[in-house]
Amino acid sequence: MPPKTCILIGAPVDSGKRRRGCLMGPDSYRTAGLRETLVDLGHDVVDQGNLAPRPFKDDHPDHPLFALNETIAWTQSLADAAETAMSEGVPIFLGGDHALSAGTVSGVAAHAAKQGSPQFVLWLDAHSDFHTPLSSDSGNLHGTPVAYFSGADGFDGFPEVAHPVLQTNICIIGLRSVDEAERKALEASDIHRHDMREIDESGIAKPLAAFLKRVQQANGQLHVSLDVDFLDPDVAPAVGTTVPGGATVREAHLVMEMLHDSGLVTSMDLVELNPFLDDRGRTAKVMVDLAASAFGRRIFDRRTRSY
Ligand code: 4U7
Ligand code: MN
Ligand code: MN
Ligand code: MN
Repeated sequence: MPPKTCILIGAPVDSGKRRRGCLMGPDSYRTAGLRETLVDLGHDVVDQGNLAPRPFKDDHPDHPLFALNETIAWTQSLADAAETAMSEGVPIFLGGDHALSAGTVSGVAAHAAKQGSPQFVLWLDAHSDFHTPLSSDSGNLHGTPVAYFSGADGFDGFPEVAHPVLQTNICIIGLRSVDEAERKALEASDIHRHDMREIDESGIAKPLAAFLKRVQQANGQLHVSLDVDFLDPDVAPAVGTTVPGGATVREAHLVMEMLHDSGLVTSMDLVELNPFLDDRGRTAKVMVDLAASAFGRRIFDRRTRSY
């Protein structure tokens, strides 16, 4: 597969929940050697440094949503940066909490729409992040990006989503913590969703291969959003929302290797890493290794899979 131009964009978003620390994520990935790893795999790498949110005002003191204005301001700057970066290479967004994907996915989807190709999203997460600001009990906006970029109502004050991602073009793998309101909304939706039970019963390759086949047949752009809590907390402790029973390192690498072999990935988020909670950089290193697999690290060559 030809080398790519990887564009690293630091997104130190920490406004999507109350527990602080994700703002240190981008530098933790840099310290763990993400750039050097991608260069060693033969890619051109441009590190654009860290982005900042648009200027924003203080929130109303008794607003139920945490740091609403700051998250809106991040969504605006990230959507612009994402759309621009798509014409320069493969953007890799270094989070930052998952609220950042409201901006990154809406931005890459705007690019896809202008190219006339459909946008697909692979969401690797213990959670579905399908709350709206109206259904969220926690008031934490990192639990809402999937609803936002798929065009749900209730996001007053956020930029309008001009090119929502079709529900049927979204696939969530890794689910094991879904709130009641999200479950109902998911069941009424066309989002493809695969919980840990299904992965235990039939393996992780099966739903992923089916999804990649659809992306390829539609000639789509594919955005991958990798939440640290997709992984089991035993191997990836540096995340505020640990849920036991997550993906193993082996399952996660298989996903990344299949993504690489597909040749379909056009953008990626690495999110929710909280270096304040890490154990000697262990989680940052696992995430860098996973990115390496997604960008071509392998043990033996396989013939590129065609679906
Ligand atoms: B993450 C939660 F209540 N659903 O809404 C919520 F369980 O980006 C968690 O996937 C959201 O880590 C987790 O606060 C957001 C909770
Ligand atoms: Mn998430
Ligand atoms: Mn999560
Ligand atoms: Mn499916």
